Amino acid sequence: MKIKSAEFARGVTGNDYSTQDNLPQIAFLGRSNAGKSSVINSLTGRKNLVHSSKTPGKTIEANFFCINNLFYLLDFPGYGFAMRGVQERNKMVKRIFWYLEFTNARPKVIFLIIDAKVGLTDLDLEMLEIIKQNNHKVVIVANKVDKLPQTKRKDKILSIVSQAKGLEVLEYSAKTHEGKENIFKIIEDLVK
Ligand SMILES: Nc1nc2c(ncn2[C@@H]2O[C@H](COP(=O)(O)OP(=O)(O)OP(=O)(O)O)[C@@H](O)[C@H]2O)c(=O)[nH]1
Ligand SMILES: [Mg+2]
Repeated sequence: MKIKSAEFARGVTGNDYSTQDNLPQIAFLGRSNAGKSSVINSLTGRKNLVHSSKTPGKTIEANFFCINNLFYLLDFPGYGFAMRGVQERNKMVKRIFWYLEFTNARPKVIFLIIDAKVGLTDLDLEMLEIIKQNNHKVVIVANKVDKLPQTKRKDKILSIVSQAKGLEVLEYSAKTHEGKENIFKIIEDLVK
């Protein structure tokens, strides 16, 4: 997919995820620091479209990025980051659950971003459960594969695939952009 335009459209902290243009939404969820913002930068080829950071908890709003005036990529705050306090963490999780359960702006697909080295955590599995209960389409993106040594990569991915229980798992690196076409193939089919 050729990216002709990528623009920040709006940040949401409340409950309203609808947009006037009703363009399809593609959501990126995942643990704090898994690389959601970096994956969006990598996909759009814009280094600083989305702020990514070494400090977990960087993204605090759900941010809408309009791509080619055709669809939105939604960068969500990460879950599972405790340093900001348990209350704050729970607030984030609640907000994400709200999007998954009650919003009428249903995402065409959710990319659940995980750190390939870490695999699926309990919180990811909990999130997948809510996603499943609400009949959303979800694809797991095992990000940061550049950090896996070649000798361990195959086994690590196989263990994620087995944890994923039949869900599609894509290998990705926001650093090398490996896997970009696989993600775009999925998006293209959903937004045309
Ligand atoms: N080596 C490597 N590092 C990555 C990759 N993706 C992200 N990172 C690094 O991981 C850190 C976190 O990336 P972010 O994109 O900010 O993560 P996030 O999931 O948006 O984090 P929150 O906004 O806190 O939820 C940054 O230091 C990134 O440079 C990758 O594919 N490979
Ligand atoms: Mg982020």
